[in-house]
Amino acid sequence: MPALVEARRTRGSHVELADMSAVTTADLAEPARLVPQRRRHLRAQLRRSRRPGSSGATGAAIRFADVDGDGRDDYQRTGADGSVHAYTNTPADGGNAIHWMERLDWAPGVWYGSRDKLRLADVNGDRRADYLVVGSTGTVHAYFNDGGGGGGGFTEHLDFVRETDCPGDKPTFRDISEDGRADYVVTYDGGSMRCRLITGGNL
Ligand SMILES: [Ca+2]
Ligand SMILES: [Ca+2]
Ligand SMILES: [Ca+2]
Repeated sequence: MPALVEARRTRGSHVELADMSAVTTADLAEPARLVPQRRRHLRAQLRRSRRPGSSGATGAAIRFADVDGDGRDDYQRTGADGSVHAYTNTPADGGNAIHWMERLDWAPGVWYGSRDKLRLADVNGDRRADYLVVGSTGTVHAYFNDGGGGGGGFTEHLDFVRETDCPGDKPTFRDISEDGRADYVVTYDGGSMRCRLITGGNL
């Protein structure tokens, strides 16, 4: 090392050789015995910071709904055709991190569907968000979530809500009556709201 420094100096570099022999691990800001714990902490931070399916996905494609009924909202990446890839939100590392379990093709979509028509809400009260397609006249075709693609599939209920007098882009689904089943809620431009309680639907 001294020879290398001397060679650089003769070529005009402003370098000096520093003697580090007096420096020990006791001079480190953080004792060496804490390093493994620090690494685990950093790994946990990295896991927390990861988000599933973010590559190429736009905000309009992202939904959040509890598709496995564990009480934790899951992440969905939707296609323009109404297909859904789901990432279930499961606790990890003693609850300090989230593990996203990928469920590609959780819902393949239907031939008459699209992202704009798609709603995800639990309308039968089993805590799992169901796949709903809202038509241009307010009709709702429901696909009860029995576990989704690769895990139980869906049960089709066409005309679960029959035609209403509101355009298809208005209905949303929220549990207004607190019975565990999402209700049919329409919000008008002026802010007024109209709600149809879903008490079982047309099965
Ligand atoms: Ca969940
Ligand atoms: Ca459900
Ligand atoms: Ca309800």
